[in-house]
Amino acid sequence: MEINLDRMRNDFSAIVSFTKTPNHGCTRFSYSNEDRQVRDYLLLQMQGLGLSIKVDAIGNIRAIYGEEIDKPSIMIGSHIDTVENGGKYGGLTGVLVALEIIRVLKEEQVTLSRSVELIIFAEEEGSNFGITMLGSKVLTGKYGIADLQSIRNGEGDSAYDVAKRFGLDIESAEKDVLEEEEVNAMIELHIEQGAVLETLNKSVGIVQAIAGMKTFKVTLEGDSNHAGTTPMDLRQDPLSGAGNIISYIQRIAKTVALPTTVATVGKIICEPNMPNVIPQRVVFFVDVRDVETKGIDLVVDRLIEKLNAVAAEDKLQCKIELIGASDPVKLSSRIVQAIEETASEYGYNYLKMNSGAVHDAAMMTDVTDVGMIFIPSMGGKSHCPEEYTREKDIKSGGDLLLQTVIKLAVKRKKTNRTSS
Ligand code: HGY
Repeated sequence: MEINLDRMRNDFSAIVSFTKTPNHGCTRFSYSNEDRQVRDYLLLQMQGLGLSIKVDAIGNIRAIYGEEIDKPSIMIGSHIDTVENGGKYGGLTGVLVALEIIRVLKEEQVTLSRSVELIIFAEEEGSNFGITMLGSKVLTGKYGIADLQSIRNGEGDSAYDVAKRFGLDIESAEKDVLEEEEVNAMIELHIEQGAVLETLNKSVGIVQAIAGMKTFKVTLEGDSNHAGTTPMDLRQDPLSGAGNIISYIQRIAKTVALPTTVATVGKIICEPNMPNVIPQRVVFFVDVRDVETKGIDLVVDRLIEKLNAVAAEDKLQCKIELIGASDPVKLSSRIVQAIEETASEYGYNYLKMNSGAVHDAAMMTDVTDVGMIFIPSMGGKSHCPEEYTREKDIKSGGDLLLQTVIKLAVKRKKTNRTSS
């Protein structure tokens, strides 16, 4: 029994055209028209399979196969949203593999002792509001209605209003929280988004821990003025201050923090953003991650110290706001073992590893036992148009997940022990 790559190829080719930037990677934010197109396609596929479908308050899609089996389900899936000009494999591969696994279980009339639930998380990438894993945070009760009303996008719209405008019943957000008794285990298949598997020539990764992260919004306010007539010693230049802080953060992450600590400034806004004007205001976003909390804390402490020092020296007003956070998590030994046993049984060339990327699976760890399967990203590229994962790796990872789901969802026939 194995997944059908031709069917998955059809799904991929139908969906990859749903992007706002067809000539430059994949741009499909949650709650966008492109998102609606993918949802409509997938909902049609799920209805065709006779799944019991629910779209929750924040837009997570939950589709159960074997609902009549009154037992906590085995949940599989990922997300369908992307970053701007991103790749077409991140998240979507895990969703399409999960959909294909349910097709195979149905086609092969596998007798299940647990239902199998396909989950599609909303707003994993944080492209709308700068907060990653918003859908899974709401599903697991970490964010409620008040939080959704205060979280805002670049236009000042709240997550609450954006979800409502998309046609979701956002008022039921706190009623839709996932209960422990609904799920026995959750496994997410995802592209690695790094170069480890390819470099070590491994076909799959079995994830043991997922990095935690903190995202900060830093605002520096100076005194806008003429670029030609303002002497250097009379300037209050927020962009010069920001440059000083940003290069300092990179240095700290590289040389002072732990080997597993990473820090990135990937977004900066400069106002009025004119070549011949000393800026008035600069806003930039800092993304700090590590599988060890102390690595994150070290960079954050140094960031705050440096921010205050630069603001004093350059006569700037400064503000730092924590806009998103998730703790590092260790995944379930029961599920890691189930994946590893299956990988060994089927002769996989696997690697047990950590995830530097965050994933919805991390948010699920306080509700159920969680595992992750990684498949190689060619060239280690991700969150860019060059993101690529080979079909043979998708097939290999998908078959491993299929067999692991069967191990978890099918009651083993007791073998009659022969008397010795
Ligand atoms: O940003 C991340 O780690 C993930 O790809 N959302």
